[in-house]
Amino acid sequence: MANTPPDFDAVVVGAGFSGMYMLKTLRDKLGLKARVFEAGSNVGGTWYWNRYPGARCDSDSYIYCFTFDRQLLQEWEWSERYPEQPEILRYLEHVAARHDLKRDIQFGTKVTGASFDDTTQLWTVKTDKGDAVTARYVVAAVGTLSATNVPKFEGLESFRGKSYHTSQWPHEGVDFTGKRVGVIGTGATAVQAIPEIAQQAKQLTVFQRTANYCVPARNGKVDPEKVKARKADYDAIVQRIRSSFFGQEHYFIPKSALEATPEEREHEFDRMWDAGGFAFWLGNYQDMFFSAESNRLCADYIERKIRKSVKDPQVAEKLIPKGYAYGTKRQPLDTNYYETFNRDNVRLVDAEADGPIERITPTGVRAGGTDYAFDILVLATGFDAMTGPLKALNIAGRGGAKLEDAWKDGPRTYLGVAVAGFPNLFTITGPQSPSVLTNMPVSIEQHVDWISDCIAHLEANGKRTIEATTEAQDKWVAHVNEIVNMTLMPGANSWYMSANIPGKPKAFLPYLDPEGAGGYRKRCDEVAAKGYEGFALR
Ligand code: N01
Repeated sequence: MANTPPDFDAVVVGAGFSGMYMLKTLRDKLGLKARVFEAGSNVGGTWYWNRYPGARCDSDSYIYCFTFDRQLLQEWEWSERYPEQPEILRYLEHVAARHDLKRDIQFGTKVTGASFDDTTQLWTVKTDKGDAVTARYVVAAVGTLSATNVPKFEGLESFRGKSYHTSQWPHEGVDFTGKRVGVIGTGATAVQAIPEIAQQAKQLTVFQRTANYCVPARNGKVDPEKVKARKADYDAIVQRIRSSFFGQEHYFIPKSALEATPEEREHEFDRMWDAGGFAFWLGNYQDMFFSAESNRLCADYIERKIRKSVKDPQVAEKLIPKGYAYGTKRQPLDTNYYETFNRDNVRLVDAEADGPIERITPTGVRAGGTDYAFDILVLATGFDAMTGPLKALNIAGRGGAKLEDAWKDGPRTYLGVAVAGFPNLFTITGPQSPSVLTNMPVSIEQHVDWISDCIAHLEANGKRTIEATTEAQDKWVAHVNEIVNMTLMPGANSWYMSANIPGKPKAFLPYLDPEGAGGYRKRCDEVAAKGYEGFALR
């Protein structure tokens, strides 16, 4: 039994950025036999599913791409600073064709279970299409924001109009012309979608539970000279983003906001605001995430901007966040978001000021005792982030232990890439790794490279399994929590803190390395250099 050859060396779950590059390395670098299972009918992952109006990347396009293919970095031309979803999908399809990836991807196939056999030391992966294949390694490339969160609103199924979740958007699009539309949610997705929907709809009502601090995206064409200079500098850019804090070219101002004079501070805030994008969030004063006082100065600046943009002072007041520190929820980037609330056809229903959503009715939404009628309801209500997509795989490790049970009090991983009791299972940008706090392709490539080096090491040394030790994992979990507790992050009801899903155990889901993603990369490399310290290799 122990020598039964597996169907595949590795099974990869998901064909987004991470699954595609994982397949590329396993097959073309290591020469292994790999199979990818993908629920969608094409590559793209998050960019395959999230087709809502206004969907675009919030990281600059010149760094939101693969860097493993240096030639493609030279050849590919992005049309804008932040490309729209269809353009990113085209890019990923191009990569798939260029590297002939599709022949090893089984589309339209959802993984329904993966279990480890202690005797054969193989995984069996089952799918909704009836597959049951064995493999030595399983790599979860399922993404961090792919398990849709549809809140259990009473009466949701009774709604007689059309309703859509932003992450399950119809491929043919939705025509809002002449329609009364309700949008629930004001996260990064809604902030992109609301200005677009408002331009088409007869009337748009936005249901806000928590106001967000939005900063301008400042999208547009990039100066061709700048594009040329970046292409000439790509090797250095790649080095910089890999060693940077957030996988971006943003660097903290190396002092406290409290040390700066009011004039200097205002000048810096203006500079970051004018630069647009994540500059204000990720390139601010270095104590912004630690000092409530410094943070307050940033928040005050944004509040002034909101008051300036929104004509009705009562609406502006509702749009001003309260009760949590700036930047502790994911930064939404806006293009005319605040200005959209100046339109005659747009109204804001705030849970605090106007009353929370009570139920969905056949004709619309009841909130704060008022009935709002809609033809179309858009749920921009986010995801069961990071742990949700992994739990959905029904993973059983050694002795049949379920991942779901191992994580009943929150995720427990080693380095965010492995879990004790689950040998030869790797999680790309998994919980307790920097992942969502960074520019995702940078963290994805880092994990994929680390995992493929690890597998190469096992193969070269005749080892059948690698498994995180409980001791190393316990230390890692404690470290992740210790660091985040030094910051202002735990004070927000964010999805980072698992607070968006009722009943989800409160835990910080990513990992904030004191030296950022670059520091985390060094840690992972050191673990490997020490013969995979904290892992048992057998
Ligand atoms: O989801 P969210 P999202 N009743 O969870 C509200 C990434 N992204 O899809 O804040 C009423 O942030 C909820 O309210 P509250 C990015 O990482 C990337 O917008 O929990 N309201 C919130 O307003 C982002 O962070 C890009 O109080 C309810 C909203 O719904 C992540 O995706 C672009 C509710 C959900 O906001 C998720 O963003 C866009 C309820 N029961 C997004 N439940 C890129 O650039 C939830 N809400 C690549």
